[in-house]
Amino acid sequence: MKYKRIISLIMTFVMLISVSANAEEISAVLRVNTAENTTVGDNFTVKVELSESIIAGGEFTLKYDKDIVEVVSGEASEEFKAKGISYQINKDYDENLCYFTFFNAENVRFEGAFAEFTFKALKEGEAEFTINNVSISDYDLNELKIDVKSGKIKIGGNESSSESTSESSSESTSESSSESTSENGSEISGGFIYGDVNCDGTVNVKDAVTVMKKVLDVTFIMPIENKTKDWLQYADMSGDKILGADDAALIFKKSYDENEKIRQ
Ligand SMILES: [Ca+2]
Repeated sequence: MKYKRIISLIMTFVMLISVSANAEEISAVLRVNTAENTTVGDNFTVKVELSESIIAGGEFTLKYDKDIVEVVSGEASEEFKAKGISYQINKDYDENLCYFTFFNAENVRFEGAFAEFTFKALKEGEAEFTINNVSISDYDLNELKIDVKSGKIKIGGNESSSESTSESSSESTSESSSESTSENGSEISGGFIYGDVNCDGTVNVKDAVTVMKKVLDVTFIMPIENKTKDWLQYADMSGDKILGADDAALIFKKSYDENEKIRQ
């Protein structure tokens, strides 16, 4: 027990050092970009754009006001698709959320829109779009420090008003709304969740990135390796007893399949 604690202390220390060493490189801005005005009945585009960053995996949600707008469609942008990165978009109509998740097996330098959502203006008023639950990291699991900027659009009757809208900045509060754990159907065995290799109680894109890091660097120790010698069974999603890129991809798939359960 003591031994494990010392190991985890050392691990934490090593991680802190590596994070602080890269601290100045990992800041970015994630912003909602939309027109200033639109008219009731019209469709308009809402883009979520990232400033130039090195990324490998991540997720965020876009929240809207369903009393005055409704989501029509959501699609990754052409520039994002051109990078060949795996992604998934889910919509939760009850919670007024659009989820965007992506994963890539290596670092990618990216700047521009992740996704473009089409909304329809239902009523006059001001619609705000906020980004929450942001977590984006590079392949070394360095989390980007992200300044999140929400966006607004003014919805007018017949003639669009000339009043300009201002962007408001909001903290990227990760109100980890409901972590999908056992109750959401994750398989648990021996106290561990299949796919949860960073042992934070949920299976998401961070686990996919963690597995990919291990695949490319065998000296990297995943958190689950410190907890059980049977760690491979929880990481080997394809069941071939070898940890590979396919397992990272399957964990990514599992993460959005689980998200799908709580959606529409
Ligand atoms: Ca996890």
